[in-house]
Amino acid sequence: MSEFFKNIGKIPYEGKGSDNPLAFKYYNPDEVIGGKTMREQLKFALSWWHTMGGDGTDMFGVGTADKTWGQADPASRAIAKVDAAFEIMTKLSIDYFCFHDRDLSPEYGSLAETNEQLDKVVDYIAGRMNEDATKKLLWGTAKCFDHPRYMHGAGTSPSADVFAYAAAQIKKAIEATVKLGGSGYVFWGGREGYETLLNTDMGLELDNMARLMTLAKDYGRSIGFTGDFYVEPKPKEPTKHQYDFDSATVIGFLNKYGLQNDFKLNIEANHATLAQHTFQHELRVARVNGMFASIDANQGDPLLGWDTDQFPTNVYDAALCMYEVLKAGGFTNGGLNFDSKARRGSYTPEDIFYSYIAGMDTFALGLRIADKLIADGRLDKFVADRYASWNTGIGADIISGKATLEDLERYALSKGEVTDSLTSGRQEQLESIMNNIMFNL
Ligand code: XUL
Ligand code: CO
Repeated sequence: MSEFFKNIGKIPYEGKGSDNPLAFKYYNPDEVIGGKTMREQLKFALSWWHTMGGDGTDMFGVGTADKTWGQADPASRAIAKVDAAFEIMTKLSIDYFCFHDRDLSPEYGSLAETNEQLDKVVDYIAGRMNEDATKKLLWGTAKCFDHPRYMHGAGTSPSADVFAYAAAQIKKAIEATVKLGGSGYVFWGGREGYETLLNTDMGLELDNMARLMTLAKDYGRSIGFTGDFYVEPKPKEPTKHQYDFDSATVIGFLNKYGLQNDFKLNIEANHATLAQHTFQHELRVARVNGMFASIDANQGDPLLGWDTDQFPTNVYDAALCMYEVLKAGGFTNGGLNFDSKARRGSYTPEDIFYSYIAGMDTFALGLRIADKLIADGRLDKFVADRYASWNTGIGADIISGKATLEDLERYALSKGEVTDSLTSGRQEQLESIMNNIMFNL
């Protein structure tokens, strides 16, 4: 088996004083933070599509990076990609990976042939995993958005034939996920939405999306999939309006169709931005509804309105993200995958390593800060004090259901003006506590 990155060895942890660009400054895989090792807390995963296949092609130009892995023919390239991916994971101490079916192996002449070729790659990955038990599948998914047949959607296509084709593709992708012991299966519906309501039967499309998810869930359970199904919210791009708009919308959808016990959320940082929410907002909505599971870690560019999928370097956002993850009890089946790609101008093989080191160190810092925020306790105490009126008296009676509307009227009449019961929200003070903790690591 050939080595693809001969000039790069295993990336060591050298600590914050190091100036070695090929070393971690904050990610120390076996260091315990918040009761678990960093590798267990962060559960980093490599994404097959951007890392192994993304060559920098964009709307205005061809690829800049060579992602052929030395092979011209698609079947040999698919195998070489596996070897290169395992080398990257090993050198970066990444334990997990995730994929779209077509990133593992492309489409061939017919669905039968495509499936047959996919099986070969999945078997090869299974073999590599057998040799190295540290490598695990975080989640699999089906690419039901790139081929022309999916131009009007997959589960929400006006064509029942396209729905059936997508169902067949998803069935195969779930089988691959189960075969590789995956703990998650993702639905991201890039074309599940509409461009104009003038041509759209929204009610039927939403019912059909739920029908597809229900069929997938029932089949997955029938072949022994015990992990979580995920929906990954995104408001737009490529479609003008996507049905999985944000966490709140998806949770409403899952509850309406009775899917809430099998499905949870895979939250992506820049999808939150596109929905005009903060990353923390999306995570918090998922957490308080018991639906948080996994994360696609990237960031957008605040000056650009599209999904740039940049490697995350914003420590503030990463800290607030990891705060939500720790508050949710940490990852179980989910983890933190880099749905991120090096910029088009960062095109050399080493850039893959610099990008991952940047992203992993950012989240390592985020974890360290989040752990300190919780141990410090000032933020949590402030919030607990702010809501103290709900612990006793009329607040406790409202929560227990004892107080009627008449009781509340009597209470309000007897109290008079209640503005004095409020205290300052102290936003600036809390933001400075956050800075204090961030820079006192
Ligand atoms: C697209 C996106 C997808 C999903 C998997 O914006 O995030 O790559 O993560 O389908
Ligand atoms: Co994503």
